[in-house]
Amino acid sequence: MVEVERFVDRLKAAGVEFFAGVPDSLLKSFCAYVTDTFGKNHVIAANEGGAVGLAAGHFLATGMPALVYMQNSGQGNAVNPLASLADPDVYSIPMVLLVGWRGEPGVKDEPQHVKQGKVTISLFETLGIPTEILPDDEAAALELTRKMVERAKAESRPVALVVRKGLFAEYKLQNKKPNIATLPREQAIEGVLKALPKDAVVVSTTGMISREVYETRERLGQDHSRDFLTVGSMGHASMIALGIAKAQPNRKVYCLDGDGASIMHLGNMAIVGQSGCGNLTHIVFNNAAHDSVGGQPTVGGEIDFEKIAEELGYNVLQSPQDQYVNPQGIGVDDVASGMRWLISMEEQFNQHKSEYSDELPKKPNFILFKVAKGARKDLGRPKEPPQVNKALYMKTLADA
Ligand SMILES: Cc1ncc(C[n+]2csc(CCOP(=O)(O)OP(=O)(O)O)c2C)c(N)n1
Repeated sequence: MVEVERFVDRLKAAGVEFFAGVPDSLLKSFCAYVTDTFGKNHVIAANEGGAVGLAAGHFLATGMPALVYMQNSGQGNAVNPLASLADPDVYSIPMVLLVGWRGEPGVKDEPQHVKQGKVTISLFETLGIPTEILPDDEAAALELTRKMVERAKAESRPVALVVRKGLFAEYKLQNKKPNIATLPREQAIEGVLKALPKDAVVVSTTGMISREVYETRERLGQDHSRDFLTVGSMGHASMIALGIAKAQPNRKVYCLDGDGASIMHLGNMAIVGQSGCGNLTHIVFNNAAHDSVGGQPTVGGEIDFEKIAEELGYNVLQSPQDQYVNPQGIGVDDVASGMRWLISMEEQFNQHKSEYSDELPKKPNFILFKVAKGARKDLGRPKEPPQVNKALYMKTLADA
């Protein structure tokens, strides 16, 4: 096992003083330590490609390599700037990639990590990026780290260090940001699901939001046929929802998204906003954190999602939270009645509109919930594999 403090000290001794990345549960201790100790020399990027860009900029300005950390799910986001910016065939920019290895062959993991886990090493090999798996022995891991940093500098290229589950000794985040709200996310989700019209379908995002959608349906004694649980492909739930909304303009589609996921591919919101799909409602549960992988902060606490959505062309609905005098005290039933009110207002508006025009509403809706970080300790995971989820969901969509 490796102490994160010693690992970071070794990087610093080798000249790596700037860290950027997207959090990962296998790198939780490392992310926490870096968050606590690095201040302005640490940036939690929107996505892994952005982190590679930050490392490139750091090198251009200082001549020193930076460290980019990510879960292996983020390799795809990083491939473009690794191949077309940092590669020795292009600008030849040194950096150290620290990659959490979910889905390592032989280690049981969730379905979304299986394929990525199989190709993690070979993907780097294909890119010509020297890659090493960090050994469990601390002294050996630190020595390998030193050597790899030296190699990145000597050959002016990215190198990768792959981290197995359980490598880093536990370090707990000290400087926790306060919650931006008290409403538990699972209660907000339950309130929303309770209020949705019968024929509406849901597309929910990666991580705990989809797990809570699944568990809520179980608790309510409902089946899972109306929920597409986007277990992987973080940041793309709104695009999946848009694909459905365009193909089935009379179907109400609800995208249940996270702040981290929406920020990861914020450009998707511009496309939804300008899509002309009035049958799509995009709901963001903002806890200002990457809760699913350890609660590391996002910029969700600083940006105004409703203003952004409005500027991008959404019809921003008054959040059920803001319909109450004391939004801090609300729970499932308040969220559900607030949502029902919004849905009935929308229906009345559409009916009224259709008396004057044949055109369907052109703007997608946007609803923001500010929620607390954290989830139930015993939160489960979907029991059926993704392909069973897909088949059930497609059956629902096939029924007019
Ligand atoms: C491309 C990619 N990078 C990183 C991850 C790891 N990951 C899974 S969930 C998650 C955080 C999601 O945060 P948010 O959307 O705010 O939802 P929350 O967990 O806070 O409910 C991260 C970083 C991933 N699955 N995919």
